This record gives sequence, C-alpha cells and structure tokens, in this order.
Amino acid sequence: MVDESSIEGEHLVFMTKVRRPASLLLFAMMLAIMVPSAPAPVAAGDAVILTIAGDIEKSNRGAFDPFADGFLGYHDKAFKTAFEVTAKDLAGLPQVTITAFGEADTWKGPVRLTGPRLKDVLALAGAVGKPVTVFALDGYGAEFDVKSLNAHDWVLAHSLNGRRLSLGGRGPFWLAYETGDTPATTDEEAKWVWSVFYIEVQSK
Ligand SMILES: Nc1nc2c(c(=O)[nH]1)N[C@H]1C(S)=C(S)[C@@H](COP(=O)(O)O)O[C@H]1N2
Ligand SMILES: [Mo]
Repeated sequence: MVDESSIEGEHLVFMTKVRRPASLLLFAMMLAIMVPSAPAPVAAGDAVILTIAGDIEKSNRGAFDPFADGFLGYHDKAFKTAFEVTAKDLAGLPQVTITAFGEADTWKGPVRLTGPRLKDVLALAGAVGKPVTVFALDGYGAEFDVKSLNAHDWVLAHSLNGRRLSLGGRGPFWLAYETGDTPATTDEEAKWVWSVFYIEVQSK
C-alpha cells in the first residue's frame, strides 16, 4: 500500500526547498543543461530553394560568390545580380493545382501538381516579360522566349498528388502546365523541367 500522505509530505518539502531563490537558480541551470533546445527544422521557411539571376529588377543578395555558391559554381553559373527565393516567399503566392500528363514512358497516368504560377515567382524578382532559361540540379536547362511563357499558365509545382516533391525525386520544383487527360507531346514535355533550382533571366 502506498502511503499517500507521506508522498504529499515529501512533495511539500521539495516545493518549499525549490522556492528559495538560490535553489531556484540551480534548478533552472540544471534544466538548461538537461533539456537540449529543439533542433532547427531541416527545411525552415527561410531556406533559399530557388535562385533567380540575370536581368532582374529586384535583387536581395550579392553577386555570385565561389565559396557560398558552391553548387552554382559547379554548374558554371556566375552572375552579378540575383534574387533568393525562400519557401516562405513561395508559400505567400497564390497556389494552383493542375492535372498534368506527360508522354515519357515513366508516366502511368495524369498527376496533380500544385504550386505557384511561374509568372508570380518571376515577378518576385521583377523579371516580367523577359525570356528565361530554367535549370535543374542535373544540369538540364530549357529556354523560354516570352511567347512560350505566355502560351501556357506555367506552374512551378512543389507537390505531386498532394505530397511535397523530394530531392532525388522531381523536386524541389517541377515546371508544367494543365493538360487534362490528354498527354503532352514529347516536344512539349521537354520544357517540363523537373528538379528546378535556378532560373536565368535574359534581357528582352
Ligand atoms: N531535370 C530534367 N528535367 C527534364 C529532363 C531532364 O533530363 N532533366 N528531360 C526533359 C525531357 S526531354 C522530357 S521528354 C521529360 C521527361 O523526362 P523523363 O523521361 O526523365 O521523365 O522531362 C523533361 N525534363
Ligand atoms: Mo524528351
């Protein structure tokens, strides 16, 4: 049998002890050592997940830096002017969901892709009405003149069937447009760049 009165008694003694200022301080110090602060999330909202460079009107970072921009350097991308886009920036833009169907043999059927419109993303950097080249992690790039940018409602998708695109999958972004259930031609799909991480803006 547990004697409840004695437990309560001990508890009271403990409480009176920690209420003394010196003990309180010691208690707080011990807590700080014992309880580690929560680790930072892997992908924080302020993580840069896309860089837009070239002939842009808004810039929020310096020129290409061979140290800090190691992966861009690996791809021989150098620039004077660029705009860093964070996950939070993109989350603040209107999100659309499209049904996209490609031709390549890996496709089993149409998929749902969700993300902001490419034009809204480009507007963040003040890159409106200019040709762009969209580059992927594997080095693949597709060029878009203004006409081809306006020919479709291009979506820079971050999610596939409601799941965030992964690095190693087709993330961080996949460029596509609405096709409905009729697959795009291979020529069209060649512009559907997946694993997008860098956009170069050309002068008009
Ligand atoms: N990152 C990246 N995106 C890409 C490609 C690529 O090689 N790398 N190929 C393009 C081409 S030519 C086609 S037809 C489609 C389909 O590619 P998949 O067969 O690799 O799915 O993706 C397009 N997007
Ligand atoms: Mo292709």
